[in-house]
Amino acid sequence: MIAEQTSTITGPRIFFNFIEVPAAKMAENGDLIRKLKNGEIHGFVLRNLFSQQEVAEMLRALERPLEEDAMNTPSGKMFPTPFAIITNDGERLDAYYESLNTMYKLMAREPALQLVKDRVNAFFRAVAADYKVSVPINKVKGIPVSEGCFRVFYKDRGGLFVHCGNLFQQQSEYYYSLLANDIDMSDQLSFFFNLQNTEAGGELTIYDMLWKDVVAKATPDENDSVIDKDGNTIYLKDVEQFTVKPQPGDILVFSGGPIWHRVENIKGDTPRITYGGFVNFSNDGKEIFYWS
Ligand SMILES: O=C(O)CCC(=O)C(=O)O
Repeated sequence: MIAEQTSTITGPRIFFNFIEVPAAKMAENGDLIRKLKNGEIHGFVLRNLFSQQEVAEMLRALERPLEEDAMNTPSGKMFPTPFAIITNDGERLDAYYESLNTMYKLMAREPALQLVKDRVNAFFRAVAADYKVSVPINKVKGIPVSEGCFRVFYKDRGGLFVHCGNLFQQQSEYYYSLLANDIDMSDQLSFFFNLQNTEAGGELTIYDMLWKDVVAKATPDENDSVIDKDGNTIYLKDVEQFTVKPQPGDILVFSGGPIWHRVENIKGDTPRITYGGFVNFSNDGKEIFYWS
């Protein structure tokens, strides 16, 4: 099914079924995650999960931690530290948890930040109404992993290079091997809640390319081309694409595991800020898990 353009989903042809749903209709849309799982839809933007005032309070509460506690990345900052820092030999697992503890302590002091965690959890319980919703447990530590991560992207640092979640999973094999729950890791979903847009750029570009056909990049920093399963180089400029640009307060969930995508270079002085992570299903199909 081909979707319509909306105010946040734009392009000459919306070749995957991405839809927009107002937060006021969240309770009547308890089957959105099931529809993503069975391929009826490929993504949805839930508009205004947070009010503009709530977002403004979150941004204020984040100012100091983003200065003092966040990890620098080539394109910006992340807080808490993402699982990608844990090596396949298990190094830096402690650093991941130290950063997560810092965030939880902050949340305990800052209701605006606690609201991010609580509302995202309530959101998943609402749109995945017939699943049990939890956060995976790390086997070594015996405690849950992170539920989400704030991501900041600064001007002219390239955004987030072309990727799909299935590629990231391949690169973080050890982290995934430590999840204690019985999760079917294939074709994870991505989610992010937008706190702040930049003046120009920062859109999420969705490519008409799936992991079953396109399986690699020449280097992790490659951002113009990908490699298909027969070893051919495919240039992104030649691939059909559309853009998704959730507004502050909106949350997007999409099939970011199999669908190749990227965050466009930030062109304005205001950094782009999101809070996001990944979602997948239990092997018995009764639960969903989300993490970062
Ligand atoms: O804007 C973001 O937070 C990045 C989203 C993304 O590319 C992903 O979840 O794979």
